[in-house]
Amino acid sequence: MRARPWQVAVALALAAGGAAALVAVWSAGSRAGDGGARTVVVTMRHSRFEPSVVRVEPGERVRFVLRNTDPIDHEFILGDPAVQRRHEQGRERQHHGDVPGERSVAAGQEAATTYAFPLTLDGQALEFACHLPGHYAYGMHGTARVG
Ligand SMILES: [Cu+2]
Repeated sequence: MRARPWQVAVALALAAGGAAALVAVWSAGSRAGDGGARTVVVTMRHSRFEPSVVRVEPGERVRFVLRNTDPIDHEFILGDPAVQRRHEQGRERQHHGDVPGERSVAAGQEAATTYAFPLTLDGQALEFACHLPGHYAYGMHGTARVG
């Protein structure tokens, strides 16, 4: 059966509303500790990030709490395409922990990193990804939308 145009419109509106509600929940993190940074929990499960889309404000400091529920190691690398390329090509394959927005998370462990999103990123997006071999290609990446 072919959907009539109004049925398609209703379905799209429902889908958009649902997505907006989810994003709203994700961005409603708590503000405690770490100099007022907002906490956003990102779970690493089955070699995927949950949520895969995070909304942040320009100029906002976000403390990413990274929960790895998998029996294998992962990493969280937040940055622009040049940063992602560098890590994917293996030139920075090491333990991450010192650079803001970059963190290795061992199997079954939790870690955190705080990142300040520059005002200049308003209206843009940064990617976060895991570059352990094969993980990015499998789909282990997400987006931080700024603004
Ligand atoms: Cu991974």
